[in-house]
Amino acid sequence: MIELHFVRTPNGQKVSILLEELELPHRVIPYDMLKGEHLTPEFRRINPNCRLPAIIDHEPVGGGAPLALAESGAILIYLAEKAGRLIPADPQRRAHCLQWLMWQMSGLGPMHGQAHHFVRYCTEPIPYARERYLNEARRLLQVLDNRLAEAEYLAGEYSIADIACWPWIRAARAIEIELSAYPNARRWYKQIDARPAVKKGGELKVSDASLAGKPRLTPEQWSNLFGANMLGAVSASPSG
Ligand SMILES: N[C@@H](CCC(=O)N[C@@H](CS)C(=O)NCC(=O)O)C(=O)O
Repeated sequence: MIELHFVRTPNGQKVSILLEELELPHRVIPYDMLKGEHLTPEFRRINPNCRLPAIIDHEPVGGGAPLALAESGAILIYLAEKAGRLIPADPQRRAHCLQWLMWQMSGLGPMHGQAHHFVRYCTEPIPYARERYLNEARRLLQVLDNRLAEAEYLAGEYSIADIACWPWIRAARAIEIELSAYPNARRWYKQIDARPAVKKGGELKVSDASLAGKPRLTPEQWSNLFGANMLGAVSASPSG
């Protein structure tokens, strides 16, 4: 049994989708980040970085005590290797799968994340930051589109690299980026969207409904959501 410590964001959905794809028995433990449920000492023991998602595998690969694991990219690799699926066996395809997974973890996710921050959460307009991250978000989507013009899936075959990117592309609408400008990414998006496991894992509605749209957060919610409360430090809210 795998416990999934979950929040309904692209990073959380990568893991809920993969668990459904792999048909691994799991239990979802939802967190409300607005209430700071991820900032407790109990959760810090699971993930010292106090961020979601995380898993605990009660029957870990190699045996022994339950394994706690954080960082969505590391979780995807661990689960795919455990099941022996959705990570290519061929060494060159595997290398490309990891390349695109790292691209998501270091580029697409963080840059789209910052674009979401400055478009949707920032309480005072900062045009420079908004444009800088929206430009980068669009540029990365173009990179994805170019790759998908030459290959059906990022690593040639459907893999954890696609699963890592897909929820971020779904979320792009919220930062006013339309997929119609990226026909290859759109074709790929729809193909993955039609998969039953993606529907099930990607539509899990268990937490943080209030993160949709352009949320208006109280100073305490803001502090909980953006990590400033971590380690109990009281910190500045957007209004100071
Ligand atoms: N690199 C991490 C990022 C995790 C992350 O930033 N998670 C967000 C939710 S998607 C979070 O926990 N935010 C709460 C906070 O910053 O305090 C991963 O891929 O797992």
